Amino acid sequence: AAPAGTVPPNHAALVRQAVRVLVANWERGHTVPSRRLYPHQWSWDSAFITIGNARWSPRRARSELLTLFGAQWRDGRVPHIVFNPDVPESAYFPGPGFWDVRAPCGAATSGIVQPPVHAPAAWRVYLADPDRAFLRRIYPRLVAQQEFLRTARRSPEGLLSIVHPWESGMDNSPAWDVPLAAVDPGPLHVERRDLAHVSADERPTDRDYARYTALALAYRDTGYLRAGAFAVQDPLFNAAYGAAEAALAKIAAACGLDPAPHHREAARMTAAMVEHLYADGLFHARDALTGRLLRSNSAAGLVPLILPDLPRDIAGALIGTALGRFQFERGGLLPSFAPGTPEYDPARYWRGPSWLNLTWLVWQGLRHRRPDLAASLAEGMIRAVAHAGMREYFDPITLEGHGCLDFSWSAALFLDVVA
Ligand code: 9WN
Repeated sequence: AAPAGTVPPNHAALVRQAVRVLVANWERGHTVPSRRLYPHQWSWDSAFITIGNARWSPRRARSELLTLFGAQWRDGRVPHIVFNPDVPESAYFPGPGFWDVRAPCGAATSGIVQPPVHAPAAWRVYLADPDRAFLRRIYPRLVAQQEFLRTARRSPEGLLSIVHPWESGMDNSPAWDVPLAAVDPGPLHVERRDLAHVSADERPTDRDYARYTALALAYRDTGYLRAGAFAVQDPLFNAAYGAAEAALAKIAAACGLDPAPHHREAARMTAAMVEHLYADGLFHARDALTGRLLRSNSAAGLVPLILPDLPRDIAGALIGTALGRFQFERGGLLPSFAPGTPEYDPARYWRGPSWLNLTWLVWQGLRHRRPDLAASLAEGMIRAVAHAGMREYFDPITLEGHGCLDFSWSAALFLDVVA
């Protein structure tokens, strides 16, 4: 491995390696995040994978999204996992038997969602290979995904709630410590199939898993209709929704449809977030059950930089926070939680390590605002992959690799920034 801090002059070998990872993880129309740890299709992973595949195989990129949206529910929800029928129940917990539900297409799925980052991915594929038939096919499905969130998850303040930490995509983020502590874990036996593949100190704890399981069971018991003891308005999730409306405006226009309703909806979301989630240079989650702001130092609070209409002064303050509290210029990557805080742990999952998807999202948000900082994030992503390979997450300072090997979105987003 190259020493931390060295950018190889020629990325060709790494590009080949990234494509090899995506090819090896390809599974009949879609890509698994990792062969052993995550052997099914995951929702937001597929969006990031689409972005990378658009660089070398737009056909695969389109298939990735169409396969995922093929398992969309009648109410518009896109499940966070679509299970592969050939993989045994014992390969992943919680598997299809636990969720006990099928999409109209017949596929077994989970009943929760993940951040709606798919519309910008669909637009990216179209830019790489303008295929209007694909846009026309995916557009109504993307609209239905947004409609589900508006109908099922929107509060009077205009913000969307997630009802499970898994819906944030940042499962054990310290941002959820307070609302999760209020969840009764019950007398459950905790199943940990993940620990067969990754060391326990790089994953959520058993206590977290007991609560994840209890929350999912309670939601399942309502037919996946009513939130239980956990409902929070996450800045990453809400920003993804707003950015999706901005992308849908472009897609609608390319399909000869009216983009104006999407522009209005994007602006409404930005305004609601600024009014209710912003404080002191960072966006925070809000507990939808108590109305309280859950102040934390999660990098999710920087992701609203992807909102095209974010007011300039707020974008400037977020950039100040990224450079200050998040110290992203030290290692070149964005830590998932601010270093120097008591909760920070550089190796444990979403409590500090750098993930390429978060870094990529903030990179997107900086490209037009601060191209110099965006370039340093892109370089950090390349350096991390050169140093440790396509790992799941990285120590933000030493760039040591953690989690599983050959992780699909690391390969995909590397391909996107290196191009
Ligand atoms: C639960 C697949 C997923 C990612 C999430 C990440 C992790 C699952 C798990 O893996 O979550 O959904 O088993 O820990 O937190 O962001 O989508 O890569």
